[in-house]
Amino acid sequence: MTVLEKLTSQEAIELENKYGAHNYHPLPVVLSRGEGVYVWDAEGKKYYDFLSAYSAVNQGHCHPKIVDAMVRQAKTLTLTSRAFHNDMLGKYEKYATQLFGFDKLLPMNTGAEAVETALKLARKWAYEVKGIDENKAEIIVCENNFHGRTTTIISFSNDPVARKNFGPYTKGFLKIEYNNIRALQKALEGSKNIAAFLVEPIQGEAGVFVPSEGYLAAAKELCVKHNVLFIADEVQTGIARTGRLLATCGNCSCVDKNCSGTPEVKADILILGKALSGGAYPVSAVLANNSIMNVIKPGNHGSTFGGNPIAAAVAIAALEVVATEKLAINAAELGIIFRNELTEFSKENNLVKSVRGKGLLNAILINDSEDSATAWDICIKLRDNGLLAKPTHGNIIRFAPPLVMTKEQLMDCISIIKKTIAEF
Ligand code: IF1
Repeated sequence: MTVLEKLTSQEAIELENKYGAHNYHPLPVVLSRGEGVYVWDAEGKKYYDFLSAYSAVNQGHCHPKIVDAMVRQAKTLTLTSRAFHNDMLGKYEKYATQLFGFDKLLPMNTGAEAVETALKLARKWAYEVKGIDENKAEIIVCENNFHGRTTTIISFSNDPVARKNFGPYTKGFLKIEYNNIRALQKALEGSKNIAAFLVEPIQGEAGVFVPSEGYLAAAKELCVKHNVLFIADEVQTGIARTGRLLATCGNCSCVDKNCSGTPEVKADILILGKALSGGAYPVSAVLANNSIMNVIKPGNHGSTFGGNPIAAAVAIAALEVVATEKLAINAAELGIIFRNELTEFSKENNLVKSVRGKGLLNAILINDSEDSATAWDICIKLRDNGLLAKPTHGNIIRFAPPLVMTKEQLMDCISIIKKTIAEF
């Protein structure tokens, strides 16, 4: 069997079951092509993609500008390692730091690697700048967080499925309730060894929990007061997904002119991934100002692929698309339509308990128990009706289409969702 041989969906699933680790339970659909908001399965059936690879494909599948940049660079120079300079990395670092408003960028590949990098950076800053005793640094995280799958990151997860039997766990983390400013204040006042507060501006995997208005700003204020770094994990909420260039925003020099001008908060350390590359290539990054980033000296941290020429070329193209196609304003406008339509619908359909989200990161809560199969069954039916989505936890279905979606396409998707749920 050559790698180009066409497989049926069934054959593809059988190969994965036989030869692949079973670390996922995918919806039974086999995708073989993607373009914009659409994907096609191995039999040629067309679907709307309402997951966007967990918000990595914000710019739409196979965006020509991003793919062209990737192909052009791939034919020129793919990888040098950081043992030598390359002529793409500096361009990317300049573009991204000026766009997001930070002095420096540390390039990595996956979101988890960028989170790990941010944790190491915060700890090193705590010892060398803040003056915390070595090995005493603590980092505050939130209950029901999701920041990736490495051993340190799952050490501070409270999801038993992500954590059990992967011990012993990394120490130095304090967990507090999300969206509870009092809890943060108590944790900050309770120890002189706090290095940082790591938070998702919206808790994605937990079920698209949007914190109260002003929570992030109040949290940042408390961090400033206690000389603690505010680390924003925008791997999922960043890159225009929530209707602004960043969910934390805070940087009015960015291209996102639709920003309401009331920046919530400026992170001390910003973590990006996923749509930083438009889903074409693994690209992640950690951004910070010199007073923090300059604690990193040669040899302190690195990665074979981090900052490679293809990643640099792809990230520049992906970020340019966000600006030229005004994806933030589109996400903001379509998100309002989506939530209004589904909220109206929930008044007449008792299966939809609530609708929440920001921009085009939304979710509906299904009126059934957490362990019921209803959300899953709805997603199977949505698949049959030509729309792909997947439950996060139990009874919550996340809806996150590519940000290039038009209003007409969105209205079509909304009618598919309503029709499907009404069938239950
Ligand atoms: C899975 C969802 C989960 C993330 C945030 C870091 C990372 C992620 C806020 C790590 C990754 C992915 C991972 C994937 C499912 C998906 C996900 F919320 F996006 F849906 F799991 F929570 N910070 N999220 O969301 O980035 O290392 O994956 O590049 O692991 O099942 P990564």
